[in-house]
Amino acid sequence: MDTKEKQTVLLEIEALRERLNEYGRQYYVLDQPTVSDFVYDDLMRKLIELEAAYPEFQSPDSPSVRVGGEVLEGFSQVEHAVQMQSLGDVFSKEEFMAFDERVCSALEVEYAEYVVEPKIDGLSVSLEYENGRFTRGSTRGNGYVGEDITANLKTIGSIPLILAEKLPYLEVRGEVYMPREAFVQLNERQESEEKPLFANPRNAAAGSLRQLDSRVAAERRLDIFVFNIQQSEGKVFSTHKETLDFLAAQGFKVIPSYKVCHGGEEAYAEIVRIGESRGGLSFDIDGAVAKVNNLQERDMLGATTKTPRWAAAYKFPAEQKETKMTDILLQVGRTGAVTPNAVLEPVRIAGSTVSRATLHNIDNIREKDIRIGDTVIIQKAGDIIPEVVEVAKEKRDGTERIFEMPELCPACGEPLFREEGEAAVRCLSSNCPAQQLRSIIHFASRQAMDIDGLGPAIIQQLLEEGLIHDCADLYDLAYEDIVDLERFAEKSAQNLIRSIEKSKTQGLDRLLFGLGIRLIGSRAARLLAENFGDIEVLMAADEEEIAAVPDIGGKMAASIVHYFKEERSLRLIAHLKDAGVVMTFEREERGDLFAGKTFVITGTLPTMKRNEAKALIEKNGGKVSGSVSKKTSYVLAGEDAGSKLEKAKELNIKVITEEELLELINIK
Ligand code: 0OX
Repeated sequence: MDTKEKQTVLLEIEALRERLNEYGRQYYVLDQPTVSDFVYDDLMRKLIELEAAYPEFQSPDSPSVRVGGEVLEGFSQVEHAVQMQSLGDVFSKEEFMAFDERVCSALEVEYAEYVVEPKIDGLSVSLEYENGRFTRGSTRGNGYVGEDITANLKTIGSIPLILAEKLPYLEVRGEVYMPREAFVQLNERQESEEKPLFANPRNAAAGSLRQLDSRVAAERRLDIFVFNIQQSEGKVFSTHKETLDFLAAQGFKVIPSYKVCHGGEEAYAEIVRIGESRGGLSFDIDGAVAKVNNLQERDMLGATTKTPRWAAAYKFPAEQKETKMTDILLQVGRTGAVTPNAVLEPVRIAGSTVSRATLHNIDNIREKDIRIGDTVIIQKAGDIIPEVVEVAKEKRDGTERIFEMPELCPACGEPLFREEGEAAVRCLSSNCPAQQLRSIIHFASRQAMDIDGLGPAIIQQLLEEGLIHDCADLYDLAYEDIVDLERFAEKSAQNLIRSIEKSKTQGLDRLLFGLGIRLIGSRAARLLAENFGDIEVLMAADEEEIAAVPDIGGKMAASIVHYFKEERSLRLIAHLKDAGVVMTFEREERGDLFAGKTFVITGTLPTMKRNEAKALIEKNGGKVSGSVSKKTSYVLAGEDAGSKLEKAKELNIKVITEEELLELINIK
């Protein structure tokens, strides 16, 4: 085939892509299809055939990627350059008005302007675009590090692969969700195929985004609403409303029915309106979000370690249902706290079927006079964990029984204790199997040491076999110990030993979280690791020194000091150390080669993605900016560099290639 004929094929491919992109936008983003599914599918089939016949014309942002196809071994990690913060919750008008008050007094204004949006009950993701092309999508993870789920996100029709305006770099944030109808249909299909059902649309969406085979994700009919610009190069905004309008113009499906409100009262009225409209929506929402509209004011307000001070999520009251409580069972947690749980006749509530609910503690049971056999009102606290709210006493028939807390631990038979001022009853035994199980599950969990293949059932099995007693024992396990066990084969035994070995280098932050020290969550663990660098230094620190770390409170500091005083903890740490578990925190080394230098990246680089080049420059102490000015030190230019290259020449700024950059850093 000669060049001319090839050129014709390329033109045909490009025309098909353009039409499919436009039809896709009309269907998925605007909800106004202009052609039938048949026409769309037929064009897609043609495009896929042509791309298969001419692989040289394949492209990562062709609409054909929507059908999926990439099968991964696992997800790689993505460090979020801008933290993906969570929202601070409020639960009443009073709490919301107190938030408004704080905003107004910090800004020294009479009233603030807010944008009020529905709060979608889905999963937060980040989408990155380079020169207008979708290059990477990731989960929120812990806010700092998420997982690369680009292939799955590409299957979501409402995520544009190419943007209208080709900014050098843009990172946006949105919520992926499964529409209610798609959820019902998915569960019907699961049922007919005798597969497990999903509890609610949120779980179904989460399960779909975690598929290693993107074809499965493509079948799941996920959708997204975008609501924030995390970073942008080449464009400045002054209000949130302006960013939402800009995002809509780029082809994103933007959070629906957002409204600019003047002052707290008007914002609250809009929150109430959104709450009332809740039942009629085609997707689940769990609240409404009020955000300060003016971006400069947002900067002034800043953020705490977890949440921005310029936004509040108003959580709608949980749905309540009545059912019968047939029994009370006790659960022993990781810290030995014994929690009574209600066994319920199954009932559907807030999108899932519930047959257990927490009763919190014995004081709560007494206070509400909850008896076995009672008809109870349950609700989902924060729409997640169901709890018993009250008893329908008028339904009693005299057969109900009063519950007594046992004196001995239901798991190990040792006496239970209750500390002064604490509601929880605890088992203090170091040999309690229930505590051992829960703490090892926590140690191996994804946010802690992330030991692949070590789930609750396997941990239970290893405990029962007497192979382990605590998390440090995991590192003494050998292939021969486990290969002959039930549930294991050669390959799975090898894999488990390998992933245990791999976890040794997770670093101090994950280790501290994994130890399960009371009050120390993953964020506090990271702050401690960053500040102390080495477990020895932390162990030698006193309460005052620990509490001096910003955002580590006095109670947390006391809990750490207490933990490291215990003989049991010291033995555990020593055992982990002997096993070769890394107990230091490796900060990413930042060179100073480019200190004080500002780079602008333009055009397509021959081998590196723009965010890779950016990371490399920053790693060496340089800054990357979106526009060329007299202050620019270097312009890193690739193919098809446009106006920025011209401006650089005009201002006599040094232009370098990717190769020259690598030479400067001495990589080549
Ligand atoms: C939602 C939602 C979530 C942006 C910066 C801090 C919080 N689930 O619908 N998050 C945000 O805002 C982020 N807005 C929303 N609408």
